Amino acid sequence: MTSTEASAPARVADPGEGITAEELQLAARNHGMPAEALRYDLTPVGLHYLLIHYDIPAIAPQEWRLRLGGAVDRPLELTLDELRARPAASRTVTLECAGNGRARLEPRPISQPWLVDAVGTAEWTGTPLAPLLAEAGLSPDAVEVAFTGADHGIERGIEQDYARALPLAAALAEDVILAYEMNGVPLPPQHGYPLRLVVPGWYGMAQVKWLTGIEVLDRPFEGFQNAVAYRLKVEADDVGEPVTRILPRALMIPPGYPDFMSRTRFAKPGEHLLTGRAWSGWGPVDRVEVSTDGGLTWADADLGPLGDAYAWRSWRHRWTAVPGRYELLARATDRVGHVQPVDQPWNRQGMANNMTQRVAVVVG
Ligand SMILES: Nc1nc2c(c(=O)[nH]1)N[C@H]1C(S)=C(S)[C@@H](COP(=O)(O)O)O[C@H]1N2
Ligand SMILES: [Mo]
Repeated sequence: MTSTEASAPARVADPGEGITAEELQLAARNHGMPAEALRYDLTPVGLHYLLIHYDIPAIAPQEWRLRLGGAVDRPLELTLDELRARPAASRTVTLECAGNGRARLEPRPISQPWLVDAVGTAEWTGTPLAPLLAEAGLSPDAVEVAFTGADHGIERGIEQDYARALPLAAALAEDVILAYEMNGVPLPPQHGYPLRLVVPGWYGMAQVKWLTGIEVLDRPFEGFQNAVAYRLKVEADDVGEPVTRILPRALMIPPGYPDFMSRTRFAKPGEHLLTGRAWSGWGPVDRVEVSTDGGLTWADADLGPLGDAYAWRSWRHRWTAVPGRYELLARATDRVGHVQPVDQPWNRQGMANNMTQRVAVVVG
């Protein structure tokens, strides 16, 4: 376990400061999903977004073990074959990085500079976590469960293995799985081979990859990724609320075709079918609205069928385009009543920012 004292605060860009070479270095390793891949129900593995804080660790499958211990009666140690022999479950889940949209914030928090593309949907197959915890025998004092990956690095001066804890109730939820397959094939190295945690509805940071350890805790976890990072802070010394479930977001497949450098879209006058996906970690998306006039007026889009509880939902909207310059927006509302904001919800790590996407289009 690593101490979180003395970590440097997250930096915020100076007014007018462009994207730095350090941010570019992260952006090239950790790619987003191209918006046109919103067309697939399941994101093809190579198009799914990727976020890796340190390096992809080298894992020898024969030597790899999952160790489950801490505040339990019977610590367990399992091989990959033993995990695969347990009851299996598959879930289609939309994952989104908590930092999605960060690079559009003003001022810009310096970190992985996502635009709006840190998302993907996969079918994850693995074994449910709750029965394993029950087999180990939870102590009545258990309050959280910490998950540790095999990857190691330094973050704001703190050396650590990537580790994240969940409140006990969240870890015991029926839909949480230890996944060894993605879209029907063994996890690829970049997505956590041989095993990752999948917590449907939660932002990406909870979905611990390259899992090696599960520790049941009788006190709140103090690791960096819970105590310092992934908190909604405005001032550097705020304690901040923890980041948990995904706030609703709608994204659009930009219509027409792009200019290579500016990515501005060009489209022919006439009928266009605007399509995209929307999701929320708080419950189903019940409404998607589209604006073709920069957010002045909104119209309801048609929604596709509901799939798995935390999988994105398709939407479509007919647009009759006459020559001119447009800004297209799409925003989602979930069943709990969260409405996607048009203005930025700013915080200093740029987390859980679900500001509405804007797509510039020139018609004619
Ligand atoms: N061990 C480990 N797990 C991790 C990470 C990591 O760096 N190390 N990144 C997290 C973050 S911040 C995100 S957004 C998701 C990304 O999952 P993906 O790369 O499979 O899309 O993995 C999470 N799990
Ligand atoms: Mo993330």
